[in-house]
Amino acid sequence: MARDEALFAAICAGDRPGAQAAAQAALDAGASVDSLMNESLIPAMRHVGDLFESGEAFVPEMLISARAMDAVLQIISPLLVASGVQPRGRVCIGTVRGDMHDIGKNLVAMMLRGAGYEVDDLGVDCQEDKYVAAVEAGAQAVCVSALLTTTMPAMKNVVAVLRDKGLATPVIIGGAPVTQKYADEIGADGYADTAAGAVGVVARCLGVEQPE
Ligand code: B12
Repeated sequence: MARDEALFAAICAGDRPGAQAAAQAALDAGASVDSLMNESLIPAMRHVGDLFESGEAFVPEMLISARAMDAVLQIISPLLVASGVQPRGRVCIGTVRGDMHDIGKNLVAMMLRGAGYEVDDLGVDCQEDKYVAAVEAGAQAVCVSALLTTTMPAMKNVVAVLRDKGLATPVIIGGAPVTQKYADEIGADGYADTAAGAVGVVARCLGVEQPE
């Protein structure tokens, strides 16, 4: 399916009601959540980032676009959440220390819930001890998101702090600047570049069957 122009434009303009209305209209017309996400929502956020990078948009514009995106995610979220299924496992997810970006993290959390995992969302700007506490409370995998090249190094500390405590819990990382190479360098157990990919990596790390 092609990009939904009304939705794309509303996200770029930070028009919350417009974005919600466009998303609802697209869903009512039979669009899939996947296509809305991959053809319209994520490209719109990427476009806003490009405008910021070229000096044509500023932090407030990024913020209002992010809020419009969040408003749409509130509509999409219930459509993804699996009901009545036996939990596949328990994971925690947080945005790394110093980083306030949470849209990607929220998408990953949403997809994991949709795939039947219990997800402990630790929020943004997570100190390393938050992940440790989540593991001690039962999380079987730790997912860490970073959107800034300056905060990526703190992911290494998450792995190090867990290992120092003798915790072998798999750590899965992601976020726009993160790569498989970086994951290998810091000893993370998995990496994915999309929220859907995150579900597969978590399944592999936990040794559970891949969801359909
Ligand atoms: C929205 C936004 C903001 C909003 C965030 C609001 C929010 N609630 O998240 C606000 C305005 C707060 C913001 C602030 C800043 N931002 Co900003 N922001 C963005 C923007 C436009 C979109 C990010 C986004 O949501 N993308 C959409 C999501 C869906 O994509 P994603 O996060 O990559 O997630 C996907 C995958 O990566 C993956 N994934 C994500 N997490 C995880 C985790 C795991 C475990 C796995 C497996 C996968 C996975 O799955 C997701 C879905 O497919 C980007 C531009 C861009 N191109 O990314 C800039 C961008 C990230 N920001 C940038 C900058 C510079 C900043 C500021 C420093 C600006 C400033 N001068 O203050 C501050 C930093 C604040 C802080 N300390 O964190 C730069 C970073 C440059 C760099 N190389 O580090 C970017 C790239 C813009 C640019 N082109 O220059 N920002």
